[in-house]
Amino acid sequence: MTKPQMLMIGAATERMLGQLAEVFAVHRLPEDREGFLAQHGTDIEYLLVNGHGGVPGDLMARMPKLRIISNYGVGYDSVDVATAVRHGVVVTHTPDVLNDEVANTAVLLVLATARNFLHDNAYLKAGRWPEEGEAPLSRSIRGLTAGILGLGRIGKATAEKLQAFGVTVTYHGRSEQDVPYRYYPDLVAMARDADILICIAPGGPATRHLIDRAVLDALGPDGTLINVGRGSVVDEAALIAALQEGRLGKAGLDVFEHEPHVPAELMAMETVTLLPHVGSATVETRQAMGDLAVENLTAFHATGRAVTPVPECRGM
Ligand code: A2R
Repeated sequence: MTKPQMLMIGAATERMLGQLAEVFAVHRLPEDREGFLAQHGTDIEYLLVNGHGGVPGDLMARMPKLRIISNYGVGYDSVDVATAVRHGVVVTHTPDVLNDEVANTAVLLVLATARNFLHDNAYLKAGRWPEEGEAPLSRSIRGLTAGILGLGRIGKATAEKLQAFGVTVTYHGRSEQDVPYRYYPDLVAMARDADILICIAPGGPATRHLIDRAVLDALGPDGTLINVGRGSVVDEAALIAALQEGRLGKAGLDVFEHEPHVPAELMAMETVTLLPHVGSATVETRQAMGDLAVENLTAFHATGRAVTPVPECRGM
């Protein structure tokens, strides 16, 4: 029997490729996109997309037999879900299996920015310790208040961990939840009362630039912005200006507006800790995410039901 045709956009691990090859005839989208789509577009039923890549609606239109898009990541803002739903295409993602890792990344960024560890690491390695003596004092996080924008699966895991460090947690989202943390219906008000603002909200038009100049000014010169959600949620130009003008204290960022491009202004600032979108990037967590991304495709092939469809596709 011929295997069903599957297209892969973006990278996958060897383990994923091995699992997929047992069930599907796997194609990678080549440089010559047009040539590939002209030859194979009408045969593709299954699509795997790396969370960093995307599936615009016009690409879906070139694959009329497409049945499912498995997104290798929890954030699926780069997939045109509305068009997928209109075409009867199920979109899936990889929730929960990365909560712990991304929460660890958020806490590590909180600690790294407060304690100046990357600065101090560079200070030691540059041979400055014997020459210049002790590194400057840093700040403790005990007793601080963190405002979480997006108290979802990852946000809740982050909140639990922060409490172990003596940090008080508050949160903002579109609705109040049954949790032991103070809810702020207004983001600016939360930022005003917080020492650290942690963004773990999804990307997309609804959250674009939610963290703007007004929010950053409310956070203030002693405040710290941490972003492990999506770069698009923060107005990056406003962030750079706030840091440069001393209206905001520090930032710890794992995500950016135009990845993999990071503004030189951010790279130049000692008060900013930067990571290349590695929130979930451990061998263990990527394996769990990869297994789930593959399982969504194989389960759908076997039973017609995906394991973890995105909320918009539940019941499809
Ligand atoms: O608004 P709510 O109460 O539904 O809370 C959700 C919040 N959120 C928003 N908050 C304010 N304004 C919005 N327009 C808005 N849209 C969503 O973000 C919820 O508490 C949180 C998202 O939580 P989950 O859906 O459980 O996502 P998870 O697994 O925690 O991942 C969050 C994001 C991913 O979308 C990737 O962008 C990144 O972290 O890895």
